[in-house]
Amino acid sequence: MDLTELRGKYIEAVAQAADEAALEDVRLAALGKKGEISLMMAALGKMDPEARKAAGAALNVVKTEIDAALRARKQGLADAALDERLRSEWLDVTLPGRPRPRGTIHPVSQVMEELTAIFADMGFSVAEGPQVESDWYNFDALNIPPEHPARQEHDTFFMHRAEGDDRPPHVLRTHTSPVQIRAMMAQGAPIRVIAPGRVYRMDMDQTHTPMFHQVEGLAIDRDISMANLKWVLEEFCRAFFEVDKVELRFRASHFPFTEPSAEVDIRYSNVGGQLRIGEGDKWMEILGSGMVHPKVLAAAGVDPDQWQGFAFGLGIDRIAMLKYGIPDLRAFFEGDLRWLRHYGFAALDMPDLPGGLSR
Ligand code: 2NM
Repeated sequence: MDLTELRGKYIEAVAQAADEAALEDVRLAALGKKGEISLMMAALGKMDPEARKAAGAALNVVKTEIDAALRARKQGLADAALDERLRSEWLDVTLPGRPRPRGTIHPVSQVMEELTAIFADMGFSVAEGPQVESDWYNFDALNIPPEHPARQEHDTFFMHRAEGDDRPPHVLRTHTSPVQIRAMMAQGAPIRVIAPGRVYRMDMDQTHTPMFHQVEGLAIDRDISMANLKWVLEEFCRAFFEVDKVELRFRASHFPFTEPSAEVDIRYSNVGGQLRIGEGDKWMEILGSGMVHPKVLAAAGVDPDQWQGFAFGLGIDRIAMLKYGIPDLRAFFEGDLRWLRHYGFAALDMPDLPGGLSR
């Protein structure tokens, strides 16, 4: 066969190949093991040496040309495919993003922010402390002696000491009072602080979880009385429950760390399952309080002959349930996404007094 014709046939076939598969067919037909050019190469062996030399050189030229054409066409097809992808898959990275936040603020976090805003408005700052406490801060400093029932195994989580270490074990704090002790020791009197945070007690049923949240308040000055306590608590309840009128009732009680001590009830009504704070003829216990015991002041380095003040404590989870109509305490800590989306708050809805706490 005329080599010029052979060359023309394959160069044309290469040009006509529409895609990589067609191009591969052309390559196999020309240069594959059984390809036309390969077979002609093999046939050279049967020629006499003189003729083989000339024919071989000529055939090699054609082979090289076809090979080059194949490679060029292959690259061309690949470039075209890339151009097409770039045309169809373009993305305008200068377009503004579309933020769609999926997370929510837990009711406990929301209520902590609300509490903080209300008490900050009354001059209280926020104190925090460790959740693993020494028994001195958690008990002794609060006038809870070793034989007191609250120190028995069933209430308190004890940490482990190393083998042979006979010092009393640390505990998971059972209230945030140790934070108030630390605050008094660090800054002395006068002082106004609240201590919100996690606390731990070995208790688990319909209405108790082994970890829950508490806020305690403390105000120490020269002449602070139960009357100041009552006003602060009423003012707090009015702001927190967002009602014009609240009524509180003090009932004599006993805590080791306060004297006198009072449990505080709030007036409410239940209209078809809907609780209304501040009206009706029912009373619900919402917090414990009292005048800080002189022994507690002394333990915290505050002179009880010069200073006195009130303290109170309430459960954050419970007042969150009350305010936002959440029925089941245990669901608070299960991390169920459907629950969180239902009861959670928008991330940017930070409570503040001018804005109205819960808008
Ligand atoms: C309560 C009830 C009464 C309280 C006492 C103190 C401290 F550390 F100042 F002595 N903090 N909180 C207190 C008083 C807590 O919870 C039901």
